[in-house]
Amino acid sequence: MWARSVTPQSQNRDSSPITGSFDRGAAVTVLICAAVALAGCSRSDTAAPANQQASQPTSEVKVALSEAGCEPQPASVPAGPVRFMITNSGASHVTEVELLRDGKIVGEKEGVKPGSSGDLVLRLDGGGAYSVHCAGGAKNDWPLTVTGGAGQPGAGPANATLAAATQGYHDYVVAEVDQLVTSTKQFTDAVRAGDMDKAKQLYPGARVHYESIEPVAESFGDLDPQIDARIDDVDNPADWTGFHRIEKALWQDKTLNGMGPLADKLDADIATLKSKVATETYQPAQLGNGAGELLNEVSTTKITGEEDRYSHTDLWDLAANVDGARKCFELLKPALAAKDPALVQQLETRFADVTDRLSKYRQGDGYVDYSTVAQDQRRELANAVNALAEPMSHVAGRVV
Ligand SMILES: [Cu+2]
Repeated sequence: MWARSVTPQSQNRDSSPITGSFDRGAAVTVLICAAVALAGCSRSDTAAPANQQASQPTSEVKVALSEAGCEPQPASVPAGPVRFMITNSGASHVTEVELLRDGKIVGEKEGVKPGSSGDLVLRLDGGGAYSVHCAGGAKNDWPLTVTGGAGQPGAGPANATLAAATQGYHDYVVAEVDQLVTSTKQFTDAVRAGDMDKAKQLYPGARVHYESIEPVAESFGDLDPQIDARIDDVDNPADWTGFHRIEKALWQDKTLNGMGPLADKLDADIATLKSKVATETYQPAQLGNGAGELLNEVSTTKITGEEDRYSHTDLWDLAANVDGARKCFELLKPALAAKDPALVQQLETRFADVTDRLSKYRQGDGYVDYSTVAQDQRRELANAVNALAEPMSHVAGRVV
């Protein structure tokens, strides 16, 4: 996935220096298709009648990032949809905020630079003590209380159309990870056999089934950095594992010596991921937030070529990220169409634009070497992805 920032102050974090565990499921509504009539699970179900029952007022919490920290106002909200309105009036060290419960990330907003603002919309149905966390300020953790909770009037799953979307997304992730197991095994077999050429050839295609599910990579907890961290994400290079460690061996070190155990570990981590996603559930806002944040990351960070800096296979990843974000959109579309058809239209247009631009770089069954893509071409791509990320950032607020 993209590089994650550190949240060192939270307790209950495990020892990994590069990420905290991330479990939205602990705090948010679990939407399961089985709970509704089978007919209601059909994706082609039109959303109009179902949506009207979803209206529950969205609470608003202002979070002003400052050198002092990130105090939420008010510090208590009823369970249900919550819009965090995050502003930064000039705190250069405090640019992101996370909502934590029991040390786990429930939602986050990154890249809120001085002078900018952003919203994070979530459904908080598990009442109790939360913490608004921001690294870099004088005080990093601010309490937020959610009153009421699951089982309270109005706190239930929004509607059948959205339940179908989250169930569909669960199925999609499971299917992608199944393919990831196979594609990675072919790659790691080549690594174990010391076959550099074959491993290089298989590397980008093995990864696409991971990049496609990156909108929810933070729900994978520590598996995400273990599978996909860059060298700058780890404190100690000796602890660095995953695809990019082997990528460096292949393209920069030009030797697979010592890579056998790393190939084994990559297979093992992906096997663990497979069992994790089998039971993972998602909430509609999480798909919107995750896709929006991922597209932001693509347009600001990944566009520089940092992800596949040794192999320059970045365009495979970017295309898979866009495909994964599109999947989130497609699944939410029936519900969105009932609430905001103009937003649907805008997203259709912008997705088509990005896909069209990416297709110009196709070569064989993949993409051209990213080092051959000039700065102004990269800037054009970044602008198109950024223009897509903007409407995507409004999706969560429509489906919460
Ligand atoms: Cu990645």
